Formats: sequence, structure tokens, C-alpha cells
Amino acid sequence: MYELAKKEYAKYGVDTEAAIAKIKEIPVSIHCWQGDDVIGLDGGGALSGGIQTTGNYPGRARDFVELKADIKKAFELMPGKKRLNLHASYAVLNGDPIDRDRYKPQHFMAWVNFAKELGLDGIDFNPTMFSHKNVKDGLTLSSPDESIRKFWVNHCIACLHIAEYFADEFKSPCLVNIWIPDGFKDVPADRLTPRLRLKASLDEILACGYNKKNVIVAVESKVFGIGVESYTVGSNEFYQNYAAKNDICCLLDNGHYHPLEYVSDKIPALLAFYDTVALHVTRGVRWDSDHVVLFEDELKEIAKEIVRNNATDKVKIGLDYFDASINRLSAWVTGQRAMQKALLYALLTNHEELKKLQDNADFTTLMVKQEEYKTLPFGAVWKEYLRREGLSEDYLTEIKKYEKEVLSKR
Ligand code: RNT
Ligand code: ZN
Repeated sequence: MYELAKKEYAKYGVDTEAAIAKIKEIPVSIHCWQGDDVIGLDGGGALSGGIQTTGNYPGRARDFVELKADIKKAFELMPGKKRLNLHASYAVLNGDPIDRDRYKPQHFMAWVNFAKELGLDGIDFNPTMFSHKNVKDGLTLSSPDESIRKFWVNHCIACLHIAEYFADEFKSPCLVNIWIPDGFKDVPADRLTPRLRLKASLDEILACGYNKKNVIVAVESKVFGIGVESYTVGSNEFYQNYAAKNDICCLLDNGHYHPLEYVSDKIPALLAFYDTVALHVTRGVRWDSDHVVLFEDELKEIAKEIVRNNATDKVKIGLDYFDASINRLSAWVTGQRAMQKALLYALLTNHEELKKLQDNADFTTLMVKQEEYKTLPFGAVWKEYLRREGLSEDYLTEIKKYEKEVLSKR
């Protein structure tokens, strides 16, 4: 099947071998938080901040040991180059009565050892500014309470130093993504001052003297959240301007825009100005519901923008979804494989030819060719890629076995 597919793609000027070689180089950062419904290990308890997991499928990882075991099993079933995306709330405190503003590299040493054991490419990081008592009236970095605002500034600074440690350990830059839940349920009386306080907080964080070569700071905007419907402090315009003026990077989460806005279209807009663009790939069903990523049209478009603009080094791909209604390992693997499929699909396209058709205004041929691509034997190349990664299309049997032997006993 692969040999036939190879010939078929060659007719379009596509080298399947080159595509398989290329996809192996593109790292995808996999979120640790799918495994435990975003609860974390530092005692934050219930998830807050306008994000929600729904469902009560048995087998949630309840501690570090269980989470590690699940990550290990899930990662074994994922093809390609992998990074681990950690939230600060996954600190391994071992009883240390320390709060988030004083977390140190030592609290993440066990994660570094684990990631090395798995042979991962690196670790990415996220300050956790939700599920904590110091989220006061729904606000963190934009809080009018100076001690609250300061606490979260210090948390972010602590995270930047932990990120330096990750980068050193893996000899690979660490992306630190700042997302805050701050906003208001109903019509605000003042939309500017909270943003000015957020701006001041970000200024203070960035002035901490972190290693800019090793640590890439990103800011993640959002249009609304549950309970934060009327206004978010960290809006798209706010962060995009902040990032541009302060030489940091924007993180685009494709669940964070109006449903008729597309992140696939935002990626090239930002690539015209930025060296780095970060992504949280998710799947919103009617709202930012964080469903498992599937091999769907918008995901394909996102991957195309990364591949055809030669931006595989510039776009930092991270996954961000959490479904508690199904086997969590299947959620992890299905989403990561969908991202890989979309990348391979984009690599199996003769973009130069299609771009020429556009420039020559031959939109008839462009439309017809783009339709033809959809029925080329993609599945055969995907299967071959999996085979070379020591995997097959069937990951469910392995996961069901793990569910029976491990998850069902929790
Ligand atoms: C929330 C943001 C944020 C979180 C994770 C857990 O809407 O997408 O990135 O999902 O940090
Ligand atoms: Zn996100």
C-alpha cells in the first residue's frame, strides 16, 4: 500500500520519504493536565478560573506516581518528537509547606528525571494562576489588591527561573506561557485600569533578569470564560500589542476566539511580525470546551500554515484539552496523533505548485487540485510512518488492557 501511495503522491511532485523524515523533526508539546482533569499536585483542589472538565470516567491519576505511569503509557503510543508541557501546580512538593510564589527548580527535579527517562526533547512550562486561594474576586495579575498582584508576579518570576533550569537540563529553550483567568461576569465599570495593572505586572515579571535565549515568554489571550462572560483583562488586542512592544511572543489557543475567527489565519498574520508563535491546539465545540483534538478541517489548515510557511521552527505546537468523560489515555493519544496526522497531511502537499496557481490567479485549477488531495492515499503513508515509529494504528487494545490492569483498580 505504501509503495503505491508513494507513486501516487509522486505524480503531484510530493516526496513521501521527505515528508516522513520531516515530521520526525517537529516537536509537539504534550500537556500533563489531561491525565488528572487539571487538578494538579499542589493541593489546589477543584478546578477554577472559568475552565472546566466534564465527565467522571474512572481511573483519574490521583498523584505523581499514577500520573507518571499514565504519561509513560500514553507517550509510548504516540509517534514523533515529544516535549512535556507542565503547569506549576504539578510541583512535587514532598510535604514542603511552600506556596506558589516560592517554587524552586528542586520542586520539578523529579519531572526532569522522568522526562529524561522517556527521552523527551524538553519541557515547557506554565504559571498556574487558577485553583488557588490567592485568586481574589477572580483576579490575579490585574488585582487591585497589591499583595495579591505581587504574589502572582512573584509566582511568574519563580516560574521563569524554573524554566531556565528546564532549558539547561535539556539544552532546549523552554516556552513559558502566561494565562490568567482575570475578568468579569457582567458589564464592568472600568475596562482600562485592570489592563494597566496587568501591563505593570507583566513589566515587573519581564524585568526579573531571566535568560532570554533559553526562556521564551508567551502570553495567551482569551475572549471569555465561564463566569467571565463580559470581559477578560487579557484580551487579544491587549496581549498582541504587549507582545509586539516588549519582544515576547503570542500564544494562540484555537478555543479562545469567536467561532468564526480562525487561528489558521492568525498564524501567518503573526509570522509577518514575530520570530516565534506559540499554539495551544484544542477543539472547541460551540465554546472553549477543550474537547479532544481530532483530524478535522481547521486542524489541517493550522498544520498547513505551519508547514507551507517553513515555520516548523517558529511555531511552537502545544496541546491543550481535557476530557474527563472518556479514557484519559485515549484522549491524550487520539489528540496527539491527530496533530501528527495534520502535520503529515500538510507535508504531503506540493505547496509550491498550489501557491503558483494562486499567484497566477488560476483559481479553477487551485480548487480542483485541492479537492484531489483529499482523496490521495494518505492513510497508507500514515500507516508506514507509524510502522517506522514501531507503532500501529491500533492503540486502543493497549489502552483497554491498561485500563483493565491499572486504571480500573484506582
Ligand atoms: C484556559 C487556557 C489555558 C488552560 C491551561 C490549563 O482557557 O486555555 O491555557 O487551558 O493552561
Ligand atoms: Zn490554552
